[in-house]
Amino acid sequence: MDEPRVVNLKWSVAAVGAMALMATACGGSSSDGTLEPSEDGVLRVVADDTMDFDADAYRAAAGEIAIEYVLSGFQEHTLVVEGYEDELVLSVENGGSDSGTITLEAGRYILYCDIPGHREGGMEARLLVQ
Ligand SMILES: [Cu+2]
Repeated sequence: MDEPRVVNLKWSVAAVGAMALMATACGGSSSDGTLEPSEDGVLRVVADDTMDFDADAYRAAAGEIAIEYVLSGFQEHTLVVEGYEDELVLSVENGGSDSGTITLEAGRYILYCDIPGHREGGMEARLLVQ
């Protein structure tokens, strides 16, 4: 009965190796810039068809945050805040835009696209609320 355990161990080593590889690949991608809030106070997030946002991190002021989600492409994408998926879902396709508001306290949050496979493909960014 030892053999299944050996197989399982091999599987987890392979999984950890794959995850490390993915982390390395993601770490070097796109810009390292944090987008400051725009002058009108609207948090503007641009998505494109390479499954990426226009920044790896965004900033916003604590309280009611107005978010404008713009698509520079054609694929359908959504924007949600991790842990707050019930409060705000922005959805775009065919070069459109969507907007809404969400109230957040100061802290660190994760923005992502909840279409299956997109977050894993890179549609994830940090949101720093101050
Ligand atoms: Cu997406």
